[in-house]
Amino acid sequence: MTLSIVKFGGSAITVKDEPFTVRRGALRSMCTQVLNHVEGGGKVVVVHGGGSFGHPLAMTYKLGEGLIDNESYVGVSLTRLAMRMLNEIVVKEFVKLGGRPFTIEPSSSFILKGGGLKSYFIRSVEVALEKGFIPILHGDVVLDEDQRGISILSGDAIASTLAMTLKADKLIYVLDVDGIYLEDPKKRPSAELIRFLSETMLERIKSTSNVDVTGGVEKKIREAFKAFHGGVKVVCFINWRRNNLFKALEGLSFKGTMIRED
Ligand code: IP8
Repeated sequence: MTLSIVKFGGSAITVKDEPFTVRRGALRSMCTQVLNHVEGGGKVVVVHGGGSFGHPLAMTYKLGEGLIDNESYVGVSLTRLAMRMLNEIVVKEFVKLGGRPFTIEPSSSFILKGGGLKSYFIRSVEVALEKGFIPILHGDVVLDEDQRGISILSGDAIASTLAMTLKADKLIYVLDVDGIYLEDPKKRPSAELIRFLSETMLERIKSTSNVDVTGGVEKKIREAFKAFHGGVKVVCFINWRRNNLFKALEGLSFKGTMIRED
């Protein structure tokens, strides 16, 4: 039986430049593919990003800088509420499709220090899996022991941490494009999809991120390599279309970017 950590990218499940807008069809498709795999005996933990729910608020209240004034406290509450709203939508979709989701709040299970992970409690993820649930986590605002008081913990970092700690077989990042490209495929349609990504290629990838408080694609790739070096054998970036997520989960051939050794 395999254990897979699947990150539903914020831009895959929401319309990134339209606040509070979910891509219903995409979300349904991703949940369905996860459930089809789970029905066959696979274990899955889902982590979702913030997309147009968490990021615009975190940006407005400058939460990337920590608790800087009274308004920051308002921003923390509003951003956390937005993430819970999105989480509720994801959970409801799983329930509608007959799944057994179980949300585990990162804000109460992870503590950071200076933006880096200090301690975390993920026994609840293990027990939820043992009891037949699909644990669901998400990028969140979490407490930070440093002077900054709070930090944004990305779903990408949660996903790689879970993959390493739970010794997962696979870590799959689901994106709104087919994988990692040398240039932004939305700006340059002829951009080349990288099928196998090794560390020496990293400097050739041009930055594509401008709306993410957590660092966009570069941070995602760093987290992916962290997990790969931490022992996760299959780490990949894919799109959900054409049943691609199910194929990646099942070990069938899929279109996307695989991390590999230099
Ligand atoms: O979209 C960020 O999670 P991500 C969550 O996985 C917030 O980076 C609160 C903006």
